[in-house]
Order: sequence, then structure tokens, then C-alpha cells
Amino acid sequence: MPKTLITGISGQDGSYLARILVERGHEVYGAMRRGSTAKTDRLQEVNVLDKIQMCTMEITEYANVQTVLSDIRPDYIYNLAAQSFVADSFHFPHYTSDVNYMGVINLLEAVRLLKLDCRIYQASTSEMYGDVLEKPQSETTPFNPMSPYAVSKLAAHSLVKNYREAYGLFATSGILFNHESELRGLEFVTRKITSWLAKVKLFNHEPLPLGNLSSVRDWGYAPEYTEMMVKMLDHERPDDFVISTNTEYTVREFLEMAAREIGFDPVFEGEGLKEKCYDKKDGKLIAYVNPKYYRASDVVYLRGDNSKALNELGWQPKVLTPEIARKMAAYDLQLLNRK
Ligand code: NAP
Ligand code: G4F
Repeated sequence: MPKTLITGISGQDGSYLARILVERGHEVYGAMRRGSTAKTDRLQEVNVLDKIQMCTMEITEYANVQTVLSDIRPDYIYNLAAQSFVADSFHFPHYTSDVNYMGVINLLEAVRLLKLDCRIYQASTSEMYGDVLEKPQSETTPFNPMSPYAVSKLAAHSLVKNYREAYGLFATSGILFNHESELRGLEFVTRKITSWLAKVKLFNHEPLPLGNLSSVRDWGYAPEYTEMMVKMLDHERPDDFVISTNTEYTVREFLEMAAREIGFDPVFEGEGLKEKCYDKKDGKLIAYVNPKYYRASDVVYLRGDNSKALNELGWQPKVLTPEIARKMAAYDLQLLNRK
């Protein structure tokens, strides 16, 4: 039975990945950082909490990382732990770098010094393309990061490549474009939209404040993307792969699709800071632009060329953005109705 360690187990991707690996017969170890209470809601939601072994690991502490790895001696490591919210990385650049970059040094060094024979997956990101130098973006597009988050992830991405080449580690980086789901964190724009609009509909909650509505993203479905993480580590050799849908939608379009699913008939009025979204049925304001949610510098266009994953891993995305918006909106309505 292969032993697999997942860092960031309590996050969106950690939970879906744990479910896939348990189904495949792996002995799964889930690494969590210490907290006053264990964050296990998502693991419960996907029904794997009692099927995995939890351990405490602080990825920023080398000695702790080495101890955990030497106790488990995993065959596979999926490093998903990160300060993953781009907007917060402008407020916590040191912390973001400690977790997202120094944490990766700790893992790679521990694997090297313990001489572990294991395969490593690093969660790289389309944010590394930043102010994009090519459309769509592929594995050969130069990086041009625009946030402390993206800089920290690019440093980690480069280090993984370096350890692969210098020490022959089986270390693969998945350059994943945005992926969303019913388990997405509430601070990310898709889930912020679906969870908030459900409250506006059911509880007459105040309207939804948003930042840049014209930002373009290539949104895929997290359960599918975590399957791709497994495919990448099962591949014959370590490499970098873009995982994306090669489609594009604006935040405004996502808002419109989610609003329709929730039962509104959205219309937009005004431009820039004055842009507002109303329900055509009764003229009620449902969303508006608030500059508080603008970023110091924002990535305004991401769209991934997934042909390498298609050719080498034999994969095509099935769930695209309109369906994701419908699924997430329906889930949030149902969640609130249950309450
Ligand atoms: P997420 O929901 O924010 O989960 C992040 C995980 O990292 C959580 O389990 C979190 O633990 C953990 N973590 C944070 N700081 C830590 C620390 N100091 N020590 C140990 N663990 C720590 O993120 P996600 O969406 O699942 O993404 C998974 C990974 O893929 C991340 O590395 C992210 O940067 C990357 N990525 C995500 C996307 C996307 O669109 N979702 C795209 C590209 C790359 P707590 O629960 O305790 O906070
Ligand atoms: O949903 P977001 O916060 O995701 P972002 O910044 O693209 O980062 C996510 O995807 C990355 C992959 O490219 C991951 F690496 C990262 O960990 C994370 O999962 O913002 C998406 C876009 C941005 O352009 C933002 O400015 O939506 C825009 N936006 C507009 N209004 C907003 C809001 N974003 C948030 N979070 N909240 C708003 O009110």
C-alpha cells in the first residue's frame, strides 16, 4: 500500500485529493498546522476524515518537517500547503514567503537529506504569469509575477526544477489555473459571489461589494484538477504541466451566471467605480464596485493552453465555468436553506 503525505490537507484541494487517493488504496497522511481547533469540515464533507491519518506539521520549521518525513517515510508527497490568498500576500509578504517558499526548501531538503525515494508534487500557479507576456499561457511562456504570492510561488517553482536537475529528485510542478468548487474558500471571488448572493436572495442581506469586475480568469473544477495532480505524479518522468480549461470569463460574467442560478435577473449599469448590478425584476441592488477590493497590482488576464496535458497525460476538462457557477450557486442556496 503506497504511503502518501498531503500538506494543506484542510484546504479545498487537500480534501478532494485525499478522497481520490483513499479510493485508490493509498495510506494517506494529512499534515495540518497547529490551530486552536482542527479544521476538518471539508474532510468530513467529502467523507474521508475517518479514512486518513492526521499529523501536525509546521512547514516553516525545518526540524519539524524532517521529523514528520522521517517518521512516515512517504512514497508520495503532495505539497499543497500555502498562504494562498493573493490579496493577503500584499499585507503579509514575509509570512507568505516563509510558507510558500521556505516551506518548499524545508520539504526538498528533508527529502534529500533523508534520502527518501519518493515522488513530490508542488502546487505551482498561473499567478506566476502575472502581467502576461503571451496569450494563452503555456509551459514555455515567460513568468512575470505581480504579487508577493506569485513571487514566492515562482521561487518555489524554480527551486523544484533545480532539485530535479541537480539531485535527480522526482519533483513535478503543476501550473494550475484557478479552480473552484463547492468547497472553495469564502474569500475567493467565485465563492464570495455565490455565498453572498444566496444570502441576498434568502435573507435580504446587504448587496455584494466587489473589486475589478473586468478581470479575466480561466476557471476549472477542483475535483477534476486534483485528479490531474495524481496523473502528473503517475507520469513516467517529472516535469511541469499547465492544467487549465483554455476558456476565459470575466468576474462580471461569473457574477451574472451565478445570479441567474440564484433566481435574479441581473442587469449592469454604470462603469468603473460606479458600476452596479440590479435585479431587473424589482430594481433591487444586488452587487456594486467597492475600491476596497482593488489590489495594489492585479493580474487581469489568465487563460491556459493545456495542450501538453492533453497530449502527454491524455486529459480534457469536462466541467467548464458556466457549470461551475451553477453548481456553486445551487450548493450555497441549498446550504443556507438547510440552515
Ligand atoms: P486553500 O484552500 O487555501 O488551502 C491551503 C492549505 O494550506 C490549507 O490547508 C491551510 O491550512 C494550509 N496552510 C496555510 N498555511 C500553512 C502553514 N503555515 N503550515 C502548514 N499549512 C498551511 O488552497 P487550495 O485552493 O486548496 O490550493 C492548494 C494549493 O494549490 C495552494 O498551494 C495554492 O497556492 C495552490 N493553487 C491553488 C489554485 C486554486 O485556484 N485553487 C490554483 C493554483 C495553485 P489552514 O486550513 O490551517 O489555513
Ligand atoms: O478569486 P481570486 O481572489 O483569485 P486569484 O487572485 O486569481 O488567485 C487564486 O487563483 C490562483 C491561480 O491563478 C491561485 F494560485 C491562488 O492561490 C488563488 O486560488 O481573484 C480573482 C480575480 C482577481 O483579479 C481579483 O482582483 O477576481 C478579482 N476580484 C474582483 N473582486 C476579486 C474581487 N477577488 C476577490 N477575492 N474578491 C473580490 O471582491
